[in-house]
Amino acid sequence: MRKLIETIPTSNKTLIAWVDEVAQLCKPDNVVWCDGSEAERELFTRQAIAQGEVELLDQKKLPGCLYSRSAENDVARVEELTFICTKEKRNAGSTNNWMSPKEAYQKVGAILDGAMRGRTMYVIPFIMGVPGSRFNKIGFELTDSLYVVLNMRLMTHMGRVALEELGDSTDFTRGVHSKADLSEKKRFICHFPEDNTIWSVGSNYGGNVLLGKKSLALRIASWLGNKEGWLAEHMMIIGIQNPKGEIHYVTAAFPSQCGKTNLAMLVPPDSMPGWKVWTVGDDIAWLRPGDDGRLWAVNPEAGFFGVAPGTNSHTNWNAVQTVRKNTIFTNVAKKPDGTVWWEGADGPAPQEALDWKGHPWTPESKEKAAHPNSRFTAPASQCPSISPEWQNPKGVPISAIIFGGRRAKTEPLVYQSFNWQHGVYIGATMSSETTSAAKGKVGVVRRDPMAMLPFCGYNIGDYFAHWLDVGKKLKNPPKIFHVNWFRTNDKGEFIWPGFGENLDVLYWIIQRSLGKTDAKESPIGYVPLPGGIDLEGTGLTEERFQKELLEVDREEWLKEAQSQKEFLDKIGETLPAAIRQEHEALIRRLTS
Ligand code: GTP
Ligand code: SPV
Ligand code: MN
Repeated sequence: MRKLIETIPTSNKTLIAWVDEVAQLCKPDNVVWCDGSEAERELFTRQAIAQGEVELLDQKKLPGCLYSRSAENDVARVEELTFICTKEKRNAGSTNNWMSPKEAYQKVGAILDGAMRGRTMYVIPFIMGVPGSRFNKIGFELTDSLYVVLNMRLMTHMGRVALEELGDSTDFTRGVHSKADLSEKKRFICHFPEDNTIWSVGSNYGGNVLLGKKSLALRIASWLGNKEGWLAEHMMIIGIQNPKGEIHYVTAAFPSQCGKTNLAMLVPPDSMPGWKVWTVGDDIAWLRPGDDGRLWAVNPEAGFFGVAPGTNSHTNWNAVQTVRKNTIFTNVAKKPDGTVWWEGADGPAPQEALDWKGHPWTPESKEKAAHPNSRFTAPASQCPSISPEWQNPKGVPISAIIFGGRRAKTEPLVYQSFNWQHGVYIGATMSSETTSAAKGKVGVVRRDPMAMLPFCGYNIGDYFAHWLDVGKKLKNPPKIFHVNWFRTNDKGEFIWPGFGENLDVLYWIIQRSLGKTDAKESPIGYVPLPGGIDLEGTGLTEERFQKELLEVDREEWLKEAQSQKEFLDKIGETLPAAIRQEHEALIRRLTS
């Protein structure tokens, strides 16, 4: 093990003092500053293998790839243990768990006290955003997990580059993470937006511990965005190129495991030759009003932390290509030949494998081989569809914002809001069936505003008000849409084929954004006219399409609107009047 680095690679006194203070608390045996070099990657990989944190996969078939199994109790985000710690409870709002900073520092501090004894504390400097861009945020994660270090290498611009960009500035996010003993009783993910600080303890699972991602780039960033006039969103970003070579950029906010990565890497169907989708980001977008009155989007991440199950050459060819090298696989199944497998992967199930818990598995086994929330971590630069613009410090101009979720009934395939304010209402009241991305019951419909329920770092009523404000600053705002790929028939099967065919819907969305096609007005928004969406290759007739995927059932929608109201009522006095007015307007349209 490398000893405490003799020369600390920065002269930033505030930074050095803080690292020292955390080391005093956590009491690691030594402290290592990460530089992000290739030599360091090799060293950390060897050490992580020696410590049993990761295993090497077959280096001929999967060069640079690692395998990891998490503790069985530590496979997803834990929303009930995630806190926003503001001085006033009001600023965390009705949708967040709140703890006072004093209580949180005490409670988590007691767990961190000595938690790194016998371990090394790694100092990870990282940039969220594009190096050199004035829209960056610089963060540090002090962690006792090499798995975290290796993942952060892929997910962020990490090491010397971040220290250089920080210089002597004191403006950085202070992240502390310790696995501690991985017990759920001592697991907390606490955010202190007033101190630009994150403390995460007792977990080693992605969203809880890769602090640049959900903790910084969404929770802390959304708080900063509210202060600074921009938005941090749970959105993928793509460029859609038509056969003439014109590219239109759109973002989509879907809750966890609801199709962002798949949409971000879409391969056009055979029925749309000459089209191309460019991936800018698959999970997070930072959105700012530009001088031109348009909304501009940057992907602050450098890698993908994507859902493995269901990923195959048909559903997501680009992801399959992306994870062929330099990828960390977590909680998938491991085959005897040193490669990996998951439910819904290419090819037949292996005759034998070790499942995500390390137990022998065969196709006859009752349990799944891969955990439903098993994931791959891969560099975005390896994605064949990565956009030439993905590292543009200005970002890309957005023509449409798409909200969506998993709803077996009620929500049609696609509709468009009447205007920005109505679009904000649609986002604010959207809902989805829960998935295995977070601990808890799967398949329960819940409101998940803008897909940010677990990620908004401040009062959700203030957040809606901020969305309304941003719209007012835009001379040329994106048009706002809602989609639902997940409507099912009586047998519980998806009616819409999804994946590549979703481009038919995106085409309509772009045409509508450009004002190039007419639509039908329904009580909930504009829906496609008959023939408005090309059904070639979908196996659906126009009649079935209209009836099973586009119909807006007034009775069902009155119930839906009532459930939306119950959610809005819980927000309390910070709910903007405009949102309430939109609700009343919806009821009027549904009953007229
Ligand atoms: P997070 O990383 O958790 O934020 O998720 P995500 O929104 O990026 O979800 P992802 O694209 O990984 O999709 C999750 C699941 O939805 C996978 O099992 C996909 O196979 C499935 N899925 C994605 N797109 C579609 C679609 O168009 N239709 C259907 N039926 N399933 C889809
Ligand atoms: C999500 O749950 O929305 C994810 C995965 O993108 S995690 O980073 O674990 O939160
Ligand atoms: Mn996500």
